[in-house]
Amino acid sequence: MGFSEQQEQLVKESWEIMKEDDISTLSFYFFSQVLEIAPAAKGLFSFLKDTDEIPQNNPKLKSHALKVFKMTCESAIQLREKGEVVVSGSTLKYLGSVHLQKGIVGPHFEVVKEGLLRTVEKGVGEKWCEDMKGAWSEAYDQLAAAIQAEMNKEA
Ligand code: HEM
Ligand code: ISQ
Repeated sequence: MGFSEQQEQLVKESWEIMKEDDISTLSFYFFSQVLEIAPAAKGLFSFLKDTDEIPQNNPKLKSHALKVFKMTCESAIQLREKGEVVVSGSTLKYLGSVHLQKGIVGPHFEVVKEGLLRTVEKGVGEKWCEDMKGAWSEAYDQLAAAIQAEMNKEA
């Protein structure tokens, strides 16, 4: 099934709402959800592995969380426009090799997906609905599949 214009709008609209919130708080929440589901993931991130607690206002943590959100939004737009996720070749290659090097495997992608969805839910508040969840899920899944395909190519 294709990605509809309404789905693209839902992703864009929720990101607009979230951007108005405090990005530090959302980023912190994103990481806390991921680590709540998979505590061992803490050791994977350079800016977390030597800390006892997740830092509340760490620029690296913030920029990493932002990248995942922005790339998922971008993925939604492309799904709508082109029917597939197109990340520039070099970017995708780079993302593939970063994640391969860190030892990321399939189940990790499910954990991050759950963390992402919980964060959007918290970020948009009462606007949250099943269709919004479906749109973010689809956009993320396609992006994650593109990264994993690149990882498999390289492995
Ligand atoms: C790094 C995006 C999934 C763990 C990165 C970077 C980006 C990114 C943009 C930064 C690369 C750089 O600038 O050096 C994404 C996207 C994902 C995804 C878009 C899914 C669609 C995952 C998953 C995990 C993961 C499932 C597993 C928990 C990491 C780690 C790093 C990283 C450990 C390196 C962080 C560091 O600097 O220490 N990812 N990622 N990523 N990602 Fe992901
Ligand atoms: C995966 N890759 C990069 C950044 C991230 C931020 C939060 C959760 C997972 C991530």
